[in-house]
Amino acid sequence: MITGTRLKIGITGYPVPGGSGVVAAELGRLLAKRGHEIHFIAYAPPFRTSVFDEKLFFHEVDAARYPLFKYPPYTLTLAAKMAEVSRQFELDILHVHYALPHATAGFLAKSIIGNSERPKLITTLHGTDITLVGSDKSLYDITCFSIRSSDSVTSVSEYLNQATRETFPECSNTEVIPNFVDLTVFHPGTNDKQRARFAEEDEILLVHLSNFRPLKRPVDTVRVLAAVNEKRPARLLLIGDGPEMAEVWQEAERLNLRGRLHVLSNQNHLQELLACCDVFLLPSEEESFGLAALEALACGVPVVSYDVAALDELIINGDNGYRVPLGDINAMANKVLELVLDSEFRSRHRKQARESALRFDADRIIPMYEALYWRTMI
Ligand code: GMT
Repeated sequence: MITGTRLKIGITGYPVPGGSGVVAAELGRLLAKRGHEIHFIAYAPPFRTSVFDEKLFFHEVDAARYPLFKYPPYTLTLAAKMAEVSRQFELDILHVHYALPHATAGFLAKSIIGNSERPKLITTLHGTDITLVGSDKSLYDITCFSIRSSDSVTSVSEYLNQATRETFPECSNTEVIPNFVDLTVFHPGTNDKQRARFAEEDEILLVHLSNFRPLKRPVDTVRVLAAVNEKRPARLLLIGDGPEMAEVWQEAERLNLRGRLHVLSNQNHLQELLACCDVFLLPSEEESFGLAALEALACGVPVVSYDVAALDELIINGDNGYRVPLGDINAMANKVLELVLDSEFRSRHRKQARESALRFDADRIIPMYEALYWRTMI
């Protein structure tokens, strides 16, 4: 049943900028580096992987368009593709990221194949798939069913594991494997020319990276910029895009700060951008892990966030940053100033930021997934 020490793994996630898509893509890339054969199955190639690797495959799921279908039945075409790829390449594992519709499609694929031995279905929960989508009445039962039908289920933080068990008391088959960062890609090291593109030497350079959805509260980053800028000249780098971007612009206009914003949209070479900044702002009202903050920490950039959900598992007050009460703009601005104004304090925090990321080193976490794959296959 198990063919040698290398596995054949199908990975499905949302191939868009966003934490779960990045985790799925990075996991595939790093598993391939460790010799496993990886098959991405989705409607587009994974976000952020562009390098050729003979062990990485991408299988495109077509949207079935037919006049009768008001909405293309993506879950069905995905399930059919998962089954086809599983058979053709004799996959050992289907590892899906984000419960809906991926775990449901995985269950269907397994049912089509009809072999209870292989592939096994592993679902990784990322956050809103439980706290927003899964807990919505209309999707509660199917989320619960899809989680229960998985052979193994992981959550990206203790907080999310607890939330899953509370939301779905029947689903006790979950365990924590935290998110990870490739410390060889994300590392400290400022390119002065890069920083000079965005800020003068004596200015504070803040950064925020997200999908600019309402729960990220990106408008707060502009308000924090305003509060910091009252005390010291500051600028703000915004990486990513999303529905709140128009509000962000308006707020910057209202506060007369448009000239102090650098709006970069989605970017691939994040290390260069993150590492040249002074503080990462994460004003989310909910965060089941906070992957973007981890990437900043790995680059030696301390984080100031609100004190919500899982962020106490990542940001340690006074060590690699600060967590302040939700919505308290002034507290956020004061912590930023505290982190950057004293140069000794500043370099200590940068060092501690990097050190705190070591707990989430991909070289430590990826073997946890490998161990889970083997355990699930027995
Ligand atoms: O944060 C988002 O809106 C995107 C979302 C996703 O599913 O892509 O992110 C979730 O998964 C990330 C990777 O595990 C986590 O780092 C984020 O904290 C989590 N987002 C929320 O819980 C809001």
